[in-house]
Amino acid sequence: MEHVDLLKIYRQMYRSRMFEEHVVQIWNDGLITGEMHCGIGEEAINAGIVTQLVDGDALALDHRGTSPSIIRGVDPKKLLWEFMGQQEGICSGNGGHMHIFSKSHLLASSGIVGSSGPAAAGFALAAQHLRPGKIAVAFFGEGAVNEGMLMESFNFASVLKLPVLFICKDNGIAITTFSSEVTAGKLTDRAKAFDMPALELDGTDVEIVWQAANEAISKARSGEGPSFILAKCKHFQGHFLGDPLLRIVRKPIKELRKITPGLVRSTTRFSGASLNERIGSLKDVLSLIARTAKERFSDKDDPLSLLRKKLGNETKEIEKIEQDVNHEMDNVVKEVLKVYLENNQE
Ligand SMILES: Cc1ncc(C[n+]2csc(CCOP(=O)(O)OP(=O)(O)O)c2C)c(N)n1
Repeated sequence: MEHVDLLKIYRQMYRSRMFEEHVVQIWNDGLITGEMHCGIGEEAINAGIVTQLVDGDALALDHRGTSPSIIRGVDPKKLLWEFMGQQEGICSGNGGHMHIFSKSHLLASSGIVGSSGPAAAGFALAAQHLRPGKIAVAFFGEGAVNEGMLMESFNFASVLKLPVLFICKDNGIAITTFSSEVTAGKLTDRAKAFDMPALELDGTDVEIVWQAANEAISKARSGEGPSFILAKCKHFQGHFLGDPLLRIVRKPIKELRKITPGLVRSTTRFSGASLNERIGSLKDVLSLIARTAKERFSDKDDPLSLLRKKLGNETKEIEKIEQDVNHEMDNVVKEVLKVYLENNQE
């Protein structure tokens, strides 16, 4: 059995976290326009898997592709320029954070929910023919597993014994829809129905993720076909930056004051849906807020805190890693903003 190097993994998780925290700041400053989906909270899943990839392996990512891209070694400056719509970006500023492509890393992402499945199956088919021993990984959320194309990918990968890992990052909610309310059966059973090994695990514990992925990766590399991993996690920044549910939970008085008149008006006005339906909708909104409040994330859900605790006796090494990474990311942001200001001066 291979040995897991937790310090090496901690460095990658911390790089991902620091980069995305800078992204949050820059988005708050208005320099990134539109939606921004962060992977803060998913780092153990991303690092536990991506740190085991080698040259020639491929990654198919969803709308939360920043963290795996950083861990895979994509230049953080090129990512940030991309998010800011600058020509220096990895896709010349045309793709934004949901459409990151890097030929040299065999990495492709898409905002079309579920599409990482067919993309990974395609990568894996190519690997089977052209790069034996190499694999592909698909990352997606649990909401994506209700997309037909993902089921087609499971079938295709299984029947052709393609070297793929299907990784489902399960945070229990797709934007504002509880997955338990729209998903029949267990997701691991769906994968098993396609004759794939399927495992459910704690996606906040990188050691657990690493071990499961290590086994699945060696199976895939040796021609034994695809595997499915369902990894539970939390999204500390909500669905996207500025998520109204999180805003309400963080500043209830200010935010509720803004939305209450609209809620009251839509529930009490004469025209529109029946009173029962409107009361039902109001209940749905309130239960979403209540669930978000109940789930206020604590340190114990944080994959980085958990790993820091495990590494308890390696404080000096952790401090050194954090210093290096802070320095790296500060320089990234400095350089990116310098070019941004040059590009955008009047
Ligand atoms: C095919 C498709 N349908 C709907 C959307 C709109 N959409 C964007 S993200 C999202 C939720 C996805 O949930 P999940 O797959 O669980 O991922 P999460 O955002 O929770 O990481 C939806 C429905 C989309 N981008 N693509």
